[in-house]
Amino acid sequence: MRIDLVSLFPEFVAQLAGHGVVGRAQERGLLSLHGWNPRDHAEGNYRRVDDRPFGGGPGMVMLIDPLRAALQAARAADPRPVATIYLSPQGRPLTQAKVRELAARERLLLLCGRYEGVDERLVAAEVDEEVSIGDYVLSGGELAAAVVVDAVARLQEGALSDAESAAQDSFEDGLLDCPHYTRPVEHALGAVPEVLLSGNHAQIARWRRQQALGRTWARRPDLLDEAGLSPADRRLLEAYKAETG
Ligand code: 9WO
Repeated sequence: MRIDLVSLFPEFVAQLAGHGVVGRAQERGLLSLHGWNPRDHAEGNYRRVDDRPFGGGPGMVMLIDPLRAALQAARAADPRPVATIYLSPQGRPLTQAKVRELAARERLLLLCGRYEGVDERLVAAEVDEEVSIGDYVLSGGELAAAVVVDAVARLQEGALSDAESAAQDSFEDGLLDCPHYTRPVEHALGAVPEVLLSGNHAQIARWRRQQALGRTWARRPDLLDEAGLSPADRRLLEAYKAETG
């Protein structure tokens, strides 16, 4: 997969590329990242990329032309078609289902805004999808783009170790994770739940499933509605509720 980013801070792309799963995916040739700076496509001595907003108000708006030229250069760098995605708080929420959809594509072109945003005419003409990673405002789209790149890189075949893949699978069912424990068994902060020491793998799997269901019910009931619980899951959850009150 190839991901192009249009950003005033393309060094930020290099940051991402060097570490962890994204770095490994790149080393293995599963993913390539390319940064494009609209300033390199700006005219004049000052290479302006922004200007004051019509209608007044604080801050600056990104100019159409440098962004458009950077997007066009990015598209032309590879013959395969590409969807242009603008990261903004006005976008559709990013979910794991959306991540799976994006990860299956051959290319992505991520547009990162700065200041108060980009001229709306550029969004209308050049952007296919607007995506939000959550209901908060950042200083720019770059961190949101990093989230998309990381989530999508993990899903490239061969990017994860076996252990990481297993952990991924456990989230794919739409529930929150169960709690985890390691040594020591007895600690001033408490003991490890007995069942995890029992060696009874069926019972351990049942307990973990019940914890995942219970925590999702307590913390994110919205996810539970979508999870499609089996009758056995419902019984486990009822037992959890009865225990916790
Ligand atoms: C800044 C600002 C300052 C004064 C008055 C209004 C204002 N709005 C903004 C603003 O929304 N700036 C954005 C910064 C413009 C687009 C790029 N930026 C951004 C993207 N911030 N947060 C995101 C983002 C992207 C995806 N998911 C969550 C947040």
